[in-house]
Amino acid sequence: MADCIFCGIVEGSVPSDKVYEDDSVLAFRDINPAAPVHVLIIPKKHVPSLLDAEEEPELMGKVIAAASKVAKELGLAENGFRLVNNCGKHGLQTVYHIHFHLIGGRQLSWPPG
Ligand code: D5M
Repeated sequence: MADCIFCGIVEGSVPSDKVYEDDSVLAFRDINPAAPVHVLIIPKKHVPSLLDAEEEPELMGKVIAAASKVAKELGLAENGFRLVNNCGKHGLQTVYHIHFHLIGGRQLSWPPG
């Protein structure tokens, strides 16, 4: 099994509730949902955090494009949603395989804590 839990999901050794997949990107439901829709969108390639995204502009474009597609497919286009990346200690990143939280299906508040 991979050291990285999200690499394990990509490989299939860790179960997940997938909502979207293509050659480069995977999206699956967060195990601890913060809203009626809470999906994590990741590149299949192990990129640790947003600090490493500068090296992967094409791949990151595919991740954001997938987020747009999944948001529409899951019915979030009409009322809106949030796409969040937590980076590093102050950002409360817990899994060091870059991921974007697609959160919606209820009224969200701002600012975050
Ligand atoms: O958020 C990491 C997120 O990853 C957090 O919301 C829980 C989620 N998570 C962790 N393990 C799993 C599995 N196995 N399936 C689905 N979701 C998972 P962060 O932005 O790093 O704080």
